[in-house]
Amino acid sequence: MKRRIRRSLCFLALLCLLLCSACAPFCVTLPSDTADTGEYLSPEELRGDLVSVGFSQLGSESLWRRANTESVEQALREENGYFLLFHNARQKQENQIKAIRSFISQNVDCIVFSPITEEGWTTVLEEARKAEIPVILLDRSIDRRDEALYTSFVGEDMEQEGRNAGLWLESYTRGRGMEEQELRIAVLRGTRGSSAQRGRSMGFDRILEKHPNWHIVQQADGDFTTAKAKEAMQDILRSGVPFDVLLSQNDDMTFGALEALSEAGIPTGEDGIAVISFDACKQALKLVEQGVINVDIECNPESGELLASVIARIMRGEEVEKAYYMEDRVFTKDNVREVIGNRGY
Ligand code: GYE
Repeated sequence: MKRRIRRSLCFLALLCLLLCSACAPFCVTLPSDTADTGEYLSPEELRGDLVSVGFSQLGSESLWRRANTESVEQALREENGYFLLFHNARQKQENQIKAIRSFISQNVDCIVFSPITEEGWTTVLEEARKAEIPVILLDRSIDRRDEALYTSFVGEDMEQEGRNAGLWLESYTRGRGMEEQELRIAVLRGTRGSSAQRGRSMGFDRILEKHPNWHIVQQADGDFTTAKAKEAMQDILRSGVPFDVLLSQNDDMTFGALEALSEAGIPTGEDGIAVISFDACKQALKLVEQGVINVDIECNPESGELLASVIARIMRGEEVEKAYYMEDRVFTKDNVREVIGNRGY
């Protein structure tokens, strides 16, 4: 990294001269609708050298995850100035730790990883810091106490997503004149201890606390996968505890839960159990359009370009923010048509 920054400084003067005219055709500008407008590194900065990035993705458990991986691979292409070392941890923290250690020993310019859970990163991140390799967290974050051990975070605001779910439920019950009624909620949780699970739970709970008539009557783990969620929903149904609302912390789990519910002959959506889902993948948005899912809280996986721009800034020796967030929306039958056609994942 030091080597690269030195080189960047040497070429700073040249870069300034070239910036307005000559550089323009080479600079790849981010689309204007991205949360941030940075640039990739220009050929002048790179001087034929690629920025090596070690990326430990946590797995491929969901449609969201696959879209996120694709977005990173697209943005960190060689023609954009990056050399990507990709590693799939297959849902195991120990695999992520091993991958990060191997990136350190290869002396990459930057390490990116999506932490499967929040805890347990102190030692390996201290090793990265000693090696002076900047670390960027992608999508999921880590324990607050380890904040000094990474350079920046690029991802989504999970707590806000959870709050969005609660706010939607408030307006749904208000719209149906059900504000005073007892509301029984079943929750399908994503990977326990992940910032996605904790953030979404915490955000939703903030709204729930304001409604003494809202009760979480069932909670089960679905690990963000369809298969686990289907089993979990079958268990919930077997328990015989009735519920009015299903809060499922990602679309893939929602698909599994919907299968179990439909096999049991239980309707969902407008005329049945109200379903709240997260991610807003195309397949789920179609179910929103059909009225099977009531609302899908978006979690935008296309963070590759924003990530590339943050890496470029770090490589230039510029200051970066501690966190960069993607913009997330909320989709119901009323606005889902606007996005369904263009949804790439
Ligand atoms: O919602 C889910 C996934 O961390 C935001 O992880 C991510 C979550 C996403 O696999 O589908």
